[in-house]
Amino acid sequence: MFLGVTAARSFEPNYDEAKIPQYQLPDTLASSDGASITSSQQWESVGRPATLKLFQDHVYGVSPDPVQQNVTVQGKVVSRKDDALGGRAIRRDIDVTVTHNNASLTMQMLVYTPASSQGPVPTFLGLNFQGNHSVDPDPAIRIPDSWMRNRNNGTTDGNRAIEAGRGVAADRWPIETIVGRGYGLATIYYGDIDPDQDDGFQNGIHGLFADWNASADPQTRWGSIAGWAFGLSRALDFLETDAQVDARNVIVIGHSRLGKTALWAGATDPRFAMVISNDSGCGGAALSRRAFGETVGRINQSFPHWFNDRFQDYNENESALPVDQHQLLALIAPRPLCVASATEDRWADPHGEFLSCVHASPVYRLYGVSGIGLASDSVDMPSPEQPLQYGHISYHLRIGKHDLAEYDWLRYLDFADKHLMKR
Ligand code: GTR
Repeated sequence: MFLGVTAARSFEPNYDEAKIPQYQLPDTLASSDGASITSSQQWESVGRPATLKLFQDHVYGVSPDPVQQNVTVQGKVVSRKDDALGGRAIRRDIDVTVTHNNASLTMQMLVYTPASSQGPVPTFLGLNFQGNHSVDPDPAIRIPDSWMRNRNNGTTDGNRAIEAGRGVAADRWPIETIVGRGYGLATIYYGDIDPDQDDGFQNGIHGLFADWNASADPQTRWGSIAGWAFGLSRALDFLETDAQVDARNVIVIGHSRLGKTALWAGATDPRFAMVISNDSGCGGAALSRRAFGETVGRINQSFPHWFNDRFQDYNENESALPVDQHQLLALIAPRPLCVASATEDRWADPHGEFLSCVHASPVYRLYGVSGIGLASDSVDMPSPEQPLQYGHISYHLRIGKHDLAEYDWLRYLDFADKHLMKR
């Protein structure tokens, strides 16, 4: 989805493989002294923390530490319906309140669990773009009152969601299918965590940490993606206390900018048992150095608030980045990871997303599991709708446009069945 941001200067994306610049990816398994990392222990003690720090310092920014900052999280069930979706699900609308220094922020979380479940269930946790009321037309679901980007489809008015948005995103959230397969679904409107605009750290989750922001290095302060990911982790703090959710099996999922967010949440918070990036593209699963479709320069021009300020140093200068996005995927190892692209979504560089999976795979092998391939990591890009689901990294290329479709969900459910339900 392109949400109507007009670039100040013209930009011609490259869609020609032959015109991709020569590039060399940083070696995921090289430690800073040049020695090669050869075990999962070494990766966890040396490689992983160093890689994470590079992403904080050069791409997403440094988020406050919730323990050092005495952050507390509390949930309050505001409404509950035991026969939602024609009796198939229990639906709860929950206020999840994050508090820091007597200031607080409340995210409204909608949670569906299968009506037939006998105990805690593995649960998908994903942010939504248009409000919780957009995922299902039930008039009892609250409409968010936080800031929303205006849309030209009649679902917003004055940067607020309105009634007309009920159910408009239901296609992206096949709740009956999800609960029918034995999983829960928890979702939050992403603007409840942080408004998707360049607001100079005034509002949302950034505004809650004014002192901390003021003392942070302006070059490496957290951007919005880091803010949304922080909110996902706080949502997980609450889910850990919830009897209906199996918090050891929470799957973080996101589409597009929220796919970038799901990856960063999974990279920074190892409690997420599985991670799903749907069409996340530049700043998500796609390799930056390919500069295919959306580039670092272009994304920083359109959405400067998503990343830290230092990321701007790499506009039209991707080869100077000390990391590339395959290393973001590697931070999720050995947990199951799904990366998906769509054939018409060239802006997000499907091939670059696939190659990221290939180059993240050596870190999975350190743990004795395979990544994208089975016997080896040198796998060819699969044909459309021929998913690769052999190892702990799943990749598929859906036929169609930039979207989160039922086809994608079915692949994710299959992969979760394989890796989580059997635990
Ligand atoms: C586009 C942006 C992409 C992607 C998308 C979305 O405008 O260029 O990186 O994040 O928005 O989130 O819908």
